[in-house]
Amino acid sequence: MGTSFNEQFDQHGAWRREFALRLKLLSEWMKDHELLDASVEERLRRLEQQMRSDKVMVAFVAEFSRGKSELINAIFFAGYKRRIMPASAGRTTMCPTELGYDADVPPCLRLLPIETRLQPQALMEWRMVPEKWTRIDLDVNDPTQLAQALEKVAEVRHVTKDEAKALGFWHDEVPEDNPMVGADGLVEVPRWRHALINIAHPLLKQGLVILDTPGLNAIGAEPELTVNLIPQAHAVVFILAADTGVTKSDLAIWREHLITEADNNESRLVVLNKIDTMWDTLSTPFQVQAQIDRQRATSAEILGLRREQVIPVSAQKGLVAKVNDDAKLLQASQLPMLEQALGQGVMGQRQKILQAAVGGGISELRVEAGRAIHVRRRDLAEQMLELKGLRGKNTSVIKHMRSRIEQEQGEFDISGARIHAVRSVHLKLLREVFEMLGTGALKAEMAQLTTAMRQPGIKLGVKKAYMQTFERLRAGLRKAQATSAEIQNMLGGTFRQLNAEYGFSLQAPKEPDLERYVRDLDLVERSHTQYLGVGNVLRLAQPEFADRLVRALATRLRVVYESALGEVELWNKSAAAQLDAQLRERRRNFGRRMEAIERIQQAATGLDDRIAEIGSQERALDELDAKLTELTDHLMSTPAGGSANDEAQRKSA
Ligand SMILES: Nc1nc2c(ncn2[C@@H]2O[C@H](COP(=O)(O)OP(=O)(O)O)[C@@H](O)[C@H]2O)c(=O)[nH]1
Ligand SMILES: [Mg+2]
Repeated sequence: MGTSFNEQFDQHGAWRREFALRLKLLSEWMKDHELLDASVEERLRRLEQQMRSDKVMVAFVAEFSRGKSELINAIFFAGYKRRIMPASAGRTTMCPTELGYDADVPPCLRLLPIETRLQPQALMEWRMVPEKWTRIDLDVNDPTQLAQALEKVAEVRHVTKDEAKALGFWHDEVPEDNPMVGADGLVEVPRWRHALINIAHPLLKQGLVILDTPGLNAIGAEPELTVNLIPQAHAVVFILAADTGVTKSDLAIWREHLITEADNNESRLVVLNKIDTMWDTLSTPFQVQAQIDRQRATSAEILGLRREQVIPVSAQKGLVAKVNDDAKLLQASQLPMLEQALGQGVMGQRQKILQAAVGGGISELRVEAGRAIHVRRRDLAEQMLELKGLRGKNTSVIKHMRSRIEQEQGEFDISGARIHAVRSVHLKLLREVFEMLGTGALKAEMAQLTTAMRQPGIKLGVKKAYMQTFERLRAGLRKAQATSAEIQNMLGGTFRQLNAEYGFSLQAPKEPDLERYVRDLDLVERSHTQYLGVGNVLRLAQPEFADRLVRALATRLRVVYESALGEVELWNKSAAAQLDAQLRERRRNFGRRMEAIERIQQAATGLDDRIAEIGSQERALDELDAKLTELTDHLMSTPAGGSANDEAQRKSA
């Protein structure tokens, strides 16, 4: 039996904690040995942040009443020994609900009123204003209170047709999707737009975020869910019910959310829930199984999947089995199989991605710190050569040497002005890149798109307007890439020149690869065009809807551009820090050489002492280098469950 999702997640958490601890040790050690320059420090900070804030989002997507909430209860909350998310007949989740943990906020449920849809802000923007949310404190030690509070996500309101229209739940153009009108002429809509649950559940504390979505109708016009939240989830679990098979609305949801051209199939799981409805005491277990298999095969065929890609379970029996510690029932529910698939597929992949990302950061860190060691080593070698040349020489030679060092130092100080000039050209070009990737450029693009969408009769041209926007954005990124290449060229040239003139060992840091962000844009574009392609274009008749869609797009793009900018900044920092470090080391070097000459002038024996001293400094540098390799190696190859604690103890011992 493999590891379940929960166990895998625990291991992932342990690995992250261990990594963070080792990173801290490395940073302290580097500080002690003066290897922390501005760019190394920045890199460490980012790695630490990346590790600490890494979130894994699992989204449960399906038509209502397929058992999403029950499945969440069974997989994650069975430990509370009762149902936590409302999942009984007639009490279903009406708004998208995110479960996660934020240590800065007390355990609570936050609810965003549905009326916020009448305002233009995107969901992402509402997150920044917690006071606009209704907050209910949660008592995590009281599962009854917890479950009661969470029932809020099932609340509804009754509004007139016009209000429903304004809120995005009623569309004259697509009457078949409209909710039923009651005898009183009112329409039922969700009371809340979005819910955030903050509890210190062990898995959530380690960065798991669960997204529970309501069915198609309850989502209404919430484009952000479709174009941002779900596409960004690390895993999407799509749920069918064995007793209904694949219905028309299941298929609509499948098309809207689950079909991706990306090849990360492992992050999509299809569950055939409620297999217990097929358990039948009059049939033999063999017959029951055959029937489940048939349903599985049919569902797979309709969705265009292989049979094995559809996992049959009973969420309800799984929950009951866990609550009652009933191993036989748990086995029959087949829930452990789903948990295993989640664990291996999702967590395994997530860990690999994170490991690769931090591995890259660590290896660049090592190169940068290694360079500083190399500079010191070369300075020592030069001093050694100089001092050995003084052996057996008289005082006038020594005096001459002294004035030579003074002269060199004078020349070097003058060169400072030239280095300054190089830097200002570099900065000028860099500002151009910053501008291309800045918020101003993005805002202008979004304003243009909004204007296009407001054109009467745009409906048919919407996809084209999107396409053109994305074309321009991609062109902008490529232009930024070209300017970066120019900067890189220039840096390389000046660095080579400085290396030749002053014996520096400057090396232009690797320029940022913006092509990665072009790919991100492709993904964002795809989720938008897919969304618009499945009938949502009709909703654009409402200008507020079009505005909201563009704002949702803007919030997602901002994230992409911010990380691109961050990379450019780091690149610049790394180049500047190298130059600073070499200048600083060189000045120190003059100081050390001068000091050595003075000592030798005062005492004839000083020379051999000094040579021996440099020898021992060289050996110390070798040790430093070896230790750097050792510490960074550890960070690049940390298997889960290692022993960072032993190391911490060894260090403090
Ligand atoms: N028989 C059976 N009923 C289930 C199962 N899972 C969920 N249900 C029921 O189906 C209904 C809808 O479940 P819920 O989790 O609220 O669905 P959601 O709307 O997708 O979140 C509830 O009455 C559940 O008790 C299952 O595995 N077997
Ligand atoms: Mg639900």
